[in-house]
Amino acid sequence: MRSALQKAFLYGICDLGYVKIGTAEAVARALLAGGVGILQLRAKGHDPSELGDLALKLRILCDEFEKPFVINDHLELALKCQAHGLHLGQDDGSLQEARSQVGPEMILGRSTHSLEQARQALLDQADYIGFGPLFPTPTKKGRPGIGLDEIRCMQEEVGRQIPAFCIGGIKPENLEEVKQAGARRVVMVSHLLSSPDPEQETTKILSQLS
Ligand code: TZP
Ligand code: MG
Repeated sequence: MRSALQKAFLYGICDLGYVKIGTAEAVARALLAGGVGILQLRAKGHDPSELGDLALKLRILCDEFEKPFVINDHLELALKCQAHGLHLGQDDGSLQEARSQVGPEMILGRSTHSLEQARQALLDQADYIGFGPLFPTPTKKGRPGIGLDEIRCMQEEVGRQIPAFCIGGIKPENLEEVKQAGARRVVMVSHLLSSPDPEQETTKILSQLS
């Protein structure tokens, strides 16, 4: 799935803050059918023991679409469902430690909130990074937006070597501005998940990215 990661420009997240467990598989299918290049299961406040069945279903779905499936936060769950990737935040431990537990194949992603953290993630051998939140967003409450100023440098220093996905408050209304600031790859969570037709909306956003 590493080669599929390189081709991913729109990152979809099945976030249980927006989607109920019972509809998550259908929503994930819509995001994949619409063209997301990678899919994450994000389930803040849920115990991993509740997530096993869904995680397995989503991994099988991603296999069908030949797109990487990434688990946010939960290393054991990622191993158990044979996810293609694990996404870790700044407070989720070292990438080196995670690598020693998940083996060489699993994609490891890191959230970064500054140019400095993005540089460090590259040094720590992250396979990709998230960079943001660019704008304040209800999906990640209490975090200030980091703005657009560091995107170009981050893209040139880090984004040339590993995929770098800008994230946080990105919507159709600001996508052009985000691209003009140097972003090449983006994550959209609430916009796609709140859309009445996530598949069609994903396809539309993807066409605006290239
Ligand atoms: N990490 C940084 S911002 C963010 C995460 C998970 C949330 C992005 O969600 P949205 O709804 O696209 O602003
Ligand atoms: Mg985390």
